[in-house]
Amino acid sequence: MRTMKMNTTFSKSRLLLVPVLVMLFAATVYASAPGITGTTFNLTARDAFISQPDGASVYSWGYGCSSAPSGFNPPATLMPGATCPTMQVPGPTLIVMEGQTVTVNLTNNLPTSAGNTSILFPGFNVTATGGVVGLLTHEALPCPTPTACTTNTVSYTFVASSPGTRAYYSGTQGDLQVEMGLYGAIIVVPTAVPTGCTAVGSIPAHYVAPGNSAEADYRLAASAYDNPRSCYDREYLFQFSEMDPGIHKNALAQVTARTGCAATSPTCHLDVPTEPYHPAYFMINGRSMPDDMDPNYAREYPHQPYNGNPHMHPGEQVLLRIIGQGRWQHPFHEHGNHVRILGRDGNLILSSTTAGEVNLAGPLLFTTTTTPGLAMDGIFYWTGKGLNWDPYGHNPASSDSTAKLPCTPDANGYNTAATTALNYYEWCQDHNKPLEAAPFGDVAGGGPATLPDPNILANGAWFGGSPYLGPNATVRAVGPTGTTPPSGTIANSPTGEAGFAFMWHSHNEREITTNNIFPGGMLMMMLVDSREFQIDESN
Ligand SMILES: [Cu+2]
Repeated sequence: MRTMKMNTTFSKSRLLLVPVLVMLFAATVYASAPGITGTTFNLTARDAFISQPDGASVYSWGYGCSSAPSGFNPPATLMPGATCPTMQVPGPTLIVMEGQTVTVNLTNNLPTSAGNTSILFPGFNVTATGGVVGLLTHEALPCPTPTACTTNTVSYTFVASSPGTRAYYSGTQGDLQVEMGLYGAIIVVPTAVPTGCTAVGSIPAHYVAPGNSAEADYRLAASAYDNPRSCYDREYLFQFSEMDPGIHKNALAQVTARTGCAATSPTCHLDVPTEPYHPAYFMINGRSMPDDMDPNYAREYPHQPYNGNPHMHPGEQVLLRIIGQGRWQHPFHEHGNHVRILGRDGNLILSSTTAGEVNLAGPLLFTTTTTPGLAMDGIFYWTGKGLNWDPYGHNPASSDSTAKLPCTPDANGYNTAATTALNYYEWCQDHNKPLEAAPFGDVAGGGPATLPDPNILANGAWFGGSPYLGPNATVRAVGPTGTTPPSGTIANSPTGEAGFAFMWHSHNEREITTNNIFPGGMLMMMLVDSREFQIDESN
């Protein structure tokens, strides 16, 4: 694991919280959208305990693999430790190809007293066989007794008719079973590579920058939809849910009291009220902050394999796959930019054709407010446009050639001609625009801000010591260090990561707590890494 260092920029809403948060995680791990692949998925529903950062071990139900999946994507060669346990929250992310016929065999291994269970695949035309007919779909019976388990499987078959991200979840007693953790995601990837998108495995040219070897490709597909305007460079899946631990405690007490009961016994069932509802845990991919920033498949979370820890380079098109699970809405805010929604529930949102061209028509969202059961695909990117200073700390008077990189605006105003340039996608209008009035190091002066001398002020161990992006600018900005390193670079070398950190979190403030303690809950840190830094989405 690498250590990392973060510069802070002057976004006012971040200044409040970032200094607290960056202390909490010193190692860098990444994300992507990991899941299992195949045409037939053998899933099971089971109980287990999931962990929360306050030390709680919460009795939960979840889907998992009853046999090894055909494969993982990203493959285990790219993401070592990839696994599909017999119970996980959220359930395994099912990654399938557009047009493929998908079969999901669900075996009910919940406690007998929990009764039937099932899976809904909203948006698909599902044929269900086996089990018994329930209110919404066929349901798998529980084991008649703990030792006689032969009739507890149901099968769902459907064609993955169109690309996109969708939710799946229990269609049986949803108020209790979804609360307990029976939900997951299905990602349908396009079969064809739209014109202009880069096929998976063919590294986009801008993955390579000076001092940075080519990055591995962790994308599931070249595009989110069958449309060249949905190409992307990187992707993350975030599932939002909440838990009321009182419900889980009650379920555990009743399950325990009925241990070994026979399904035919009139007392072998649960009666767990799900109202009033007082959730205390607010989770992204089944984990609360800071656990969501630990690696995918981390051993300390055997039933919560997926993390939430986005990284990106300036200008990269980052696909966010966002699903509301649970029962509450969560106003998730991606600091740093808005999110352009491509589609919802696998439906690409297009305007009518104009002169033969089909235009994206999804909204530009400040908060991607999740709605239970709803999935959104959207594009996020960050370039530094609007900062009104040169985040690369360019200095035309410097003797360092890296401080004098050119910025040639394309039609949109960005420096995109040289894909391997360190300042690829710089917003040229701010090029050479100084930030500091009288800087201490080798960055341009004459700007509006007077910052403390990074060699004197104690900024905190994880502060990079400069407001500039990347090691080159940071080293230049902190000036000569002699034998005493600038404060803030004591724990981390100024030649390290030096990214910009943006908090991504629920804008319902109670939801960024864990059991009412801040910080926690639905919160993660998105890092914009300089292109000098190689992003490795493996653990
Ligand atoms: Cu915010």
